Amino acid sequence: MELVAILVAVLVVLLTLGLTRCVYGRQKRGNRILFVGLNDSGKTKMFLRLVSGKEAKTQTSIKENKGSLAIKLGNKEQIAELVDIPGHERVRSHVLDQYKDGVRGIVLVIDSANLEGRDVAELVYDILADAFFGGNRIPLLLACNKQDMPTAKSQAVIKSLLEKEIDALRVTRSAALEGIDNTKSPDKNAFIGKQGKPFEFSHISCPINFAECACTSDTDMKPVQTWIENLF
Ligand SMILES: Nc1nc2c(ncn2[C@@H]2O[C@H](COP(=O)(O)OP(=O)(O)O)[C@@H](O)[C@H]2O)c(=O)[nH]1
Ligand SMILES: [Mg+2]
Repeated sequence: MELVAILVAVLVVLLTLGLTRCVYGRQKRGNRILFVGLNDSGKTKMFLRLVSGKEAKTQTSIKENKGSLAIKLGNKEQIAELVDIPGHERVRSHVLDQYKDGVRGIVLVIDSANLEGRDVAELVYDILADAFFGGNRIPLLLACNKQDMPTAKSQAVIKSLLEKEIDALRVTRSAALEGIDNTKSPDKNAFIGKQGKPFEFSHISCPINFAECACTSDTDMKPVQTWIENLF
C-alpha cells in the first residue's frame, strides 16, 4: 500500500515537472526574431525588406528598430516581432539582454563580400556560449548576406572559416576563464563544442543553419524569410 502511495507521489511530481517545463518552455518561446551582426553587414536593410517588403536606404543605427512580419499558417496568421539590434558592441550586448525573453530565433547577418572572420566568430561565440540562448536551444541562422556582390564568399567557405576562427577563440577564451575579469559576463568564456575535438557547428545543440542571401531583391531574401516562417 505504502509503495503504491510512494509511486503515485513520484508520478505526480514527475508529471507536474513535465507540465511546468512544457508551459514554461512555450512561454519563453515567444515571437521575437533578433537580427544581429557587425556594423554594415546589412541588418537594417534586411529588417526593412522583411517588414515593408521594399528596399530601403539605411543609416548606422544606435537604437534598435522594431517591426512585424505576418506569418501565414494555413488560414491562420501569426505575427513575428522583428528586432534589428544595433551593431556597436557596447550597445549590442545591452540591447540583446533586453530582448532575450520571448526570442524564437536569431538571424546573424554576415557581410560575405567583406568577411571579417575573427569579429564574426566573436559574435557567434558570444551567442552560442550564452546560457540563455544555449539553454533554450534558440535556433540560429547565419545569413551570408551580400551574395549579389562578385567578391562574396559562399556559405560553405564562410562556415569552415568560422569553425577555424571559433576553434582558435576557444583557446583564448578558456585561458581568460582563469583571468580576473570574468565577473561581468560569466558565460562569455564558456567552452562550446566538444572537448578534444576541433570546433564544428554540428557539435552544438542549438539548431544552426546557414543561408546565402542578398537584400537587393525579394527572391534573394527568400532563404531568410523561409527560415523565419519555419520557426512558427
Ligand atoms: N550589395 C549589397 N549591399 C547591401 C546588402 N545588404 C546591405 N547592403 C548595404 O550595406 C550597407 C550597410 O547596410 P545596413 O543595413 O545599414 O547594415 P547594418 O549596419 O548591419 O544595419 C548599406 O550601404 C546597404 O545598402 C546586400 O545584400 N547587397
Ligand atoms: Mg543598422
